[in-house]
Amino acid sequence: METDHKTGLSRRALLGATAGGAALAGSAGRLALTPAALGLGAAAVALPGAARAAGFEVAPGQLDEYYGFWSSGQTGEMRILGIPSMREFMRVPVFNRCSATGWGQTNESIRIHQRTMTEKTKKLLEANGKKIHDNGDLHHVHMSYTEGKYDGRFLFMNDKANTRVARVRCDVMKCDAILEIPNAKGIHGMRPQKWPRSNYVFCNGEDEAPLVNDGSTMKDVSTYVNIFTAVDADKWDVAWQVMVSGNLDNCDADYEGKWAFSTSYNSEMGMNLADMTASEMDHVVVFNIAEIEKAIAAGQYQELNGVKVLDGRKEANSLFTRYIPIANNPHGCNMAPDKRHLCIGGKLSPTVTVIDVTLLDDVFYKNADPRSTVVAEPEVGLGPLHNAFDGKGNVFTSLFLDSQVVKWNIDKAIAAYKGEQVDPILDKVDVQYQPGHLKTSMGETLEADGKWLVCLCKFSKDRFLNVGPLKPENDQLIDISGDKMVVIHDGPNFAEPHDAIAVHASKMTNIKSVWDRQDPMWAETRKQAEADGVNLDDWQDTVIRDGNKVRVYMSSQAPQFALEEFTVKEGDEVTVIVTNLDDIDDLTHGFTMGNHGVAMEIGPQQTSSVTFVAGAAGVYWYYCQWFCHALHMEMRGRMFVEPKDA
Ligand code: K7E
Ligand code: CUA
Ligand code: CA
Repeated sequence: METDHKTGLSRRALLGATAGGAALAGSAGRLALTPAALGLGAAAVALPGAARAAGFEVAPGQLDEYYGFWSSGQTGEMRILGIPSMREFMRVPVFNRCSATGWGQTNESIRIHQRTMTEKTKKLLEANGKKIHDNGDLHHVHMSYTEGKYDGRFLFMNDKANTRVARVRCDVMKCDAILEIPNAKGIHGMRPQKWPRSNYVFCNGEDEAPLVNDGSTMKDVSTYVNIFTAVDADKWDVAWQVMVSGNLDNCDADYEGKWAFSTSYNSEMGMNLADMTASEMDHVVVFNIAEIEKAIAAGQYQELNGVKVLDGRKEANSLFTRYIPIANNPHGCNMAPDKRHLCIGGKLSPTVTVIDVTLLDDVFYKNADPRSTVVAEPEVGLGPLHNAFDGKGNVFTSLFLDSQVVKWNIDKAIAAYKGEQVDPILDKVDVQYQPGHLKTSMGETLEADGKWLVCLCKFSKDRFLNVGPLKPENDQLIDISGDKMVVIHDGPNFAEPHDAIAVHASKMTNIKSVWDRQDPMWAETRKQAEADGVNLDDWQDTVIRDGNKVRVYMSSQAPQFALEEFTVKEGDEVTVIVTNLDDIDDLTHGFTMGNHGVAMEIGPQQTSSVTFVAGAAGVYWYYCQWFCHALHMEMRGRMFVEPKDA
């Protein structure tokens, strides 16, 4: 905490006092602590709720209490922010192509992309002269769990655009696995299993398509299905799939390892807006994990594109699924840390539907009416999308149309549903504007702590300087530690942070500062080096010619590459393999090959490689593009490209 020595007040506390109004005239005059004297603009003084912000400032050099892992929607990357400072620390490329790190261009990253592509996609990409899809629509980020708590192993995320899911290793914060899901279309809702640990990642297929999608029945909607997928989180392969009735939007899992849940906004199987909103009710699908696993073990599945598929559609009347009717076009699906209550955002309906998951056994095994599991349906406001929890029995729901967050109490909502005269609504706060997801600190775990809420607003409108027709979104930080919610901070953010989680820093016990030389990320590169007789762990300055393929091995140590020059021929397929032998914290090198569209990151002790075709004859400079040393500018060398017939 930064403290003003004259007054003994922290800068933020002072801000709080000035924003409070009354204190402004008194203290400002006497101590000459005007906003201008403090170097603060008017906007800073007008911080809403600054009084409550007192004591929460994260001063320069101070560390945040929470890691925030953010999705980035159509940007396709994952981002790491600090909470409560809302400072952006890092961008982790996943489905996108990253100019700074070479993700999507280095051999190591292309291998990760390609490893689990379907044959169909490989052909499609080939036809377009591409090796990978270099875009994605990353909506949801979730961490792996052990017994309902974050375990700091992996982060999982979906790509709605190309029907993929990806895994990021929490030790190095790099993507190590991408999986294209066969049979399904458009993975949207995605959650790891919470109990006993994240053996599965559950993935919702949002878009309907023919089960055998080979063009033979494309216009016959009766052949369309939607697919729910369980991915084996360790093997990173599909464990099983279940066909369902209606499409799948958001999902969550319970805290006992028994169920997974998905909302559906298109039980109608409509192909246009009018048809998708035609019914009065859609539904939530409940998946019975034990029954599904039993059937898979007993071989009662059909195999399709190498995947075991079960039929959980309504007409199949299996024990794999049950359908709970919910007011039309629901959206968010959030399991409360009380282990009991599942909250479904109404979207078109101004309600949240609360399902008591302890009543689900009766629905599966005693034919109880699926609606009998609904224990509350509070009216919370217009456009309820997602729900978050404080671990004290309260729910925070984003109201898209009202541009508000509403805080309400589950027990009170249940009492009201039973007919008691209680109002479950505890508080409402305006947000700017049109909120989608909202996340509480640790709120998706048994350790929900009720301190912070991040509200991801889809529009920022007038909150920031105009940057043109495309505006940033606005992530607002809300203090939820008291009875009243207080908006603390506006955080502009680029397209399009759908979702986030807030993980206490103490959970990130695996995180490293320097790579392990034996890291599996470059295992295949290492194999090639061994075949070439090159020791990747020592000083390397070797050029291997193999027909028209040239492999250039060079280590790097600030501020030098082991090779000051190398020679190839026009049209050669050149692979440059760089090992960063520096093992100092924060000492990343880069390799950029001039005029070849090639650049990559080489972290301390990392090996990275990139392959390109040598251009027209001449001299090309390569250089290190990550600032590493006072002589960083001098960290460069020449590639001589000889004419083809020389
Ligand atoms: Cu999680 Cu935006 Cu994909 Cu709701 S979805 S807002
Ligand atoms: Cu090495 Cu800059
Ligand atoms: Ca509908």
